[in-house]
Amino acid sequence: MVEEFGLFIGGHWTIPEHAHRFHTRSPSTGEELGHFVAATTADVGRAVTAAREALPAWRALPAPRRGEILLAAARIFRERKEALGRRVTQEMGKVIAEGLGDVQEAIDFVEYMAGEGRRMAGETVPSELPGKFCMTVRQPKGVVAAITPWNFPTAIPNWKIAAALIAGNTVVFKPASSTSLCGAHVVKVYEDAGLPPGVLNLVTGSGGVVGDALLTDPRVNAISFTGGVETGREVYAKGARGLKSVHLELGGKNPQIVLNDAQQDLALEGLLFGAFGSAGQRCTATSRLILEKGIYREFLEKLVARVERLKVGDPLDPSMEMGPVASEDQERKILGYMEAARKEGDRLLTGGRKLTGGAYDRGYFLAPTVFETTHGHRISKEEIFGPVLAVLRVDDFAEAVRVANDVDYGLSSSIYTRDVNVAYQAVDRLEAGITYVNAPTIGAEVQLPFGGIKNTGNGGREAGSVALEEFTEIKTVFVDYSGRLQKAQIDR
Ligand code: TXE
Repeated sequence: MVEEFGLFIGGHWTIPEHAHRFHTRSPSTGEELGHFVAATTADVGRAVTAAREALPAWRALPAPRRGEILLAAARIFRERKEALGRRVTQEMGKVIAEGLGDVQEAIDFVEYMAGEGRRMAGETVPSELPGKFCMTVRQPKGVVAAITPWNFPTAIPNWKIAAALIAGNTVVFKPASSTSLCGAHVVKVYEDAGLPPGVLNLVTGSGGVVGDALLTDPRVNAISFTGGVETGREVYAKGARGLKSVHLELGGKNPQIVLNDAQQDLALEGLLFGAFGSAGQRCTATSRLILEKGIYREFLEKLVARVERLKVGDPLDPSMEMGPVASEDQERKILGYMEAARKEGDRLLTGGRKLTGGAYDRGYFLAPTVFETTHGHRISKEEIFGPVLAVLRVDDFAEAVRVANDVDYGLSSSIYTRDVNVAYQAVDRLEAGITYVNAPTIGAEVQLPFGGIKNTGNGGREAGSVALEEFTEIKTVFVDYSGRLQKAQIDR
């Protein structure tokens, strides 16, 4: 079934006259899924106007009341989980269990943020003067632009939208064009939950036009962006010109270290999930296996045997473990990395090719791939964002940490060891926003901060209560109840 959506501006779905249209397609079958409007700069301007106009009433609504609307949205997401999960799988290609997981993460986060409506804590501290009360309160930033990628088409938009809304901001949301259908369904849920008109607006279309219009509109106060590093740099620079608050969540080159004393089967299962889940298209995907030499051969043999048994195919079929990659562009880029690996002399252990024949010919299916590489080669350093695992051999824990850290990214990291001292040393030393011990590099929980260091971002975190930092201004409040003029510093 092909669905059609207009833009959602000021509480109305509209298709502007003479609008250019685009569509999304399933990466596994090529079938058309949805038709959308390519918004113009003027359309974005109207969406920002709607968000501005809705701001005073929305920020005046007590945060617990805003939370009730979020809870209503979470309930609707729950009711629609099955249908929406299928849409995620159809439009983006991750297997159905992960499509449903995408929606579950949205539900978890929206519920969690609804609770923030009754917390949203500030500070109270003593005053240096008698009869004076000092505190901080959180206030919304204003109009927030949420610009999101295709790899988590319901979870990532909700990470931004729910956190922005609970804090009293209004939002203009631009999903990745290739997952506009999921983006539109997310917005529909909030509409059906009773969100007042203009509080959340949807503008579909290209990054170049729609994204740019959001970044340069002076009435947009904050930008929350997830995507690639190069786009992130551009977003940061453009936002900086307008002195906007810009939060960036970018890529990763996440290592899983497996030491000689690790529980090997556990490490292996974790690795398969981390490296090939969502066909490696997660910012936290395991893209490097750093193996200590004592178990190197033995572990690799088991790994290759297991990878060759992974079932790749129709992502709606629950018995499949990996679906297609998300688009032709993704396929081209990933095949390019396989080619680069061969040119640099990396040894292919399994995969390394496009899958062809039968139903494979209708989509972008790649074989799960493992290369033995050398630290410094391209696949050991650059984010591939596909089902390609680079294996590196190290002499000991110290070298494992050195290799793990010697990349431009710092999002997630993992170590498998039975030695608690070594595990904590890894927590100290791994340069990453997230470290897992005896668990894969993926598996974020919404009540904890998510984000990274180096080229992974610009210092902020999403999720957890700290997500509110991105979406609130701190106001410092002094209440002098002494009845006389008191001068800090000067009276002493
Ligand atoms: O991201 P883009 P894409 C990485 C991954 C992937 C690469 C490209 O390596 O292969 O990024 O993916 C909008 N001004 N990650 O093409 O281009 C765009 O329309 C404003 C890592 O999806 O960065 C989309 O809505 N906006 C990542 C969003 O930005 C612009 C997740 C992201 O697009 C814009 C996804 C512009 N000039 C990809 N250009 C992660 N770490 O999770 C594009 N956009």
